[in-house]
Formats: sequence, structure tokens, C-alpha cells
Amino acid sequence: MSVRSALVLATAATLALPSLAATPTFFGPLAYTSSADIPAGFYAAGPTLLETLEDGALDSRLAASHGVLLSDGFIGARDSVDADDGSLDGTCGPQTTGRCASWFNGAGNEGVTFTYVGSGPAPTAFGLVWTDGAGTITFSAAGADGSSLGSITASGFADGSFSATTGEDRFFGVQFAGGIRSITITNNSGGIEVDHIQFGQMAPVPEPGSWALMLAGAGLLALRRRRQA
Ligand SMILES: [Ca+2]
Ligand SMILES: [Ca+2]
Ligand SMILES: [Ca+2]
Repeated sequence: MSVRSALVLATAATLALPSLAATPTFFGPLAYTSSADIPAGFYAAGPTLLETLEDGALDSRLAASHGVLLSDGFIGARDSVDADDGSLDGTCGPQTTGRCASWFNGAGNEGVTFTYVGSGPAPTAFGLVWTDGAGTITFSAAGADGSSLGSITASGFADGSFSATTGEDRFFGVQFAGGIRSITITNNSGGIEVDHIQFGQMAPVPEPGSWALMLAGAGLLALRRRRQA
């Protein structure tokens, strides 16, 4: 490779990669029974917040648009993530022990939006676990400026049981280097229950400039080898 072709490659990379670096990446639906099921590579170094709701309060860095926290005062089918009762056994319970808290909106089809209201920069990885509902599930996200980052839809895994079964539970998440203000999850048919709302920072995406430098460097090395040969 000549110096010239290395420079052409580097220029092409600079032109092509900014859109790649700015593209949101959606995750899910992925089976999830404990925090060990957070997808590999979702966070650079684990979540900043993993809100299991087991302390009976929604963390102050999150605001919910709809719904209520189902905790000790609600003795019924609270559909929490399986591991929150200390045992991976296909359910969360018994539910009179101060465990298995979840977030529930049964009022309509609007689902729930969780907005980051903390003081630092917006997270670049944001997700939750759908634990109960029905129909087609839509997960969407908004960027730091409030604009849509897109959405994913999924169906076919709801088990139709409202007895806190956990085999159907699914992780949905999004990564976006530009920052994520909020995530929204809805069913198209009635109530919804979620848990393990979580956010943090994704691994940094290499800057386009550094890709260009790497490519130019590789080109110069190839040229030097050819001259030495
Ligand atoms: Ca369990
Ligand atoms: Ca929980
Ligand atoms: Ca469930």
C-alpha cells in the first residue's frame, strides 16, 4: 500500500464512521432471571444503577411517567425478577417476606417511561426487564435532547400467567454514545410490569479520527515492509 492509498483509506474512514459511532444499538428481548443475565458488553464496567426496587423506593435519579411500586403493602402477584427472592426457581416468592418488588402500571396501554433525572451526564446504556404483560411489546428510547433513538418490538414470549412466573421475563436495553434521556416500554394490550431498571456507561466507541490514524499507520507500516523486502 502506498502512502497515498493509506491516506485515501483514512479519509474514507473519517467520512464513513461518524454515522456508525452515533447509531443507537438496541438489545433484546433477552431471557433474564438475575443480573448475571445483563448482556455481555452492555456496560463498560457494570451498571451505575441497578434498581431492583427491593428497598421499596425508586432511586432518585429515575422518574417514572406512570405506575406504582408494588412492595410490602401489596400482597398479591408481584412479578419481580426471579433472583430477587434469593433463589432461581421460576418464580419470585413467597411475596409476604418483603421481597419481590416490581413496578406496575395497570391503567392502560401507555406502559411506562423511565427518565434519567440525575445530575451527571445522561447514561449511554439504559435498560430494564419486562416481567409481565401481554401482546406486542415495544421498547423505545429518547436521546439526551429528547429526540427519538428508535424502537424495537417483540412478541410471543408472554406466558399468559399472572402468578409471578419468571421464565417469560426479558431484558430490553439501548446503547447510545450521545446519551440517553429516557426509555419507554409498552404492551399493546393492557397492564405491564417491569423490574431491574438500570443504567450506566457503555464502552467508549473509538473516535473516527483514531480509526483514521490507525489505518494510516497500518498503511505506512505496510509500505515500510515493502521497501525493506
Ligand atoms: Ca426466585
Ligand atoms: Ca425486584
Ligand atoms: Ca413474569
